[in-house]
Amino acid sequence: MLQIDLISIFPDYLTPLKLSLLGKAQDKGIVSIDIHDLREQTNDVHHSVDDTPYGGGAGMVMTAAPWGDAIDAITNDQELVDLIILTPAGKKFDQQMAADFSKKYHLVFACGRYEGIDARVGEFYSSKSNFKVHEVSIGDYVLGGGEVAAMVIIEATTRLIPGVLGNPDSLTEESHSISGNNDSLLVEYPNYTKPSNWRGLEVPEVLLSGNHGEIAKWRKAQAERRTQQLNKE
Ligand code: 6GU
Repeated sequence: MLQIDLISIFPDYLTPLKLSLLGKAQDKGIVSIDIHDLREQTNDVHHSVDDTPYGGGAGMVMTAAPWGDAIDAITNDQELVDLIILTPAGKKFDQQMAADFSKKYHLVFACGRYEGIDARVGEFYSSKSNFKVHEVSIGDYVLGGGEVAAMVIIEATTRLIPGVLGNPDSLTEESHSISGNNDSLLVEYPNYTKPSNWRGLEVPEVLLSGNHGEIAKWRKAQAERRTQQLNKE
């Protein structure tokens, strides 16, 4: 069972994690997802979670104390924890990272906002022997906060866990599945379904031929052509 905890000042933003395939996986006991409000770790009347940056500059920085208290409250020293800090300055998320995360026991997602979280939070947990800290970004653009990025990572990660997907064969056939021999990524061939003629557009003849050898050859060539096209754009 994979335990996933998320910490955010906008816990309602993360409610889609209860729906669909992930909702079913939680009902089946394959994953457990718990969402925590960072502000529950504050004591002052304003429940403040940020302050001005040392050294000056624009924006606000999230203070370390509520983050440390929130992380301590959902972990213990006897377990292995992978702490994922969402930041546009992190390592770029990819399919290999999803495969690695899908084999973990306990993932904790720290969804920062504003100009990010005080750097000592990552530093503190990095020094603990049972923690591994990952600073992760989902791409080269800036979001308002880590919540959507965390959902992207959780969706890509949990669907790789046996029993989460209805049809496990779709894992090996899809776009960006990591091929068996090495880490080369091949995007998927184009797919078609009935009718064979739609608005005058015909499905490629070979797919109607019933010749499985020719179909496999055509699909491989299409996947290679598309991958090449993408990589030169
Ligand atoms: Cl993880 N956070 C924010 N705020 N922006 C991002 C991101 C994360 N990944 C890409 N852009």
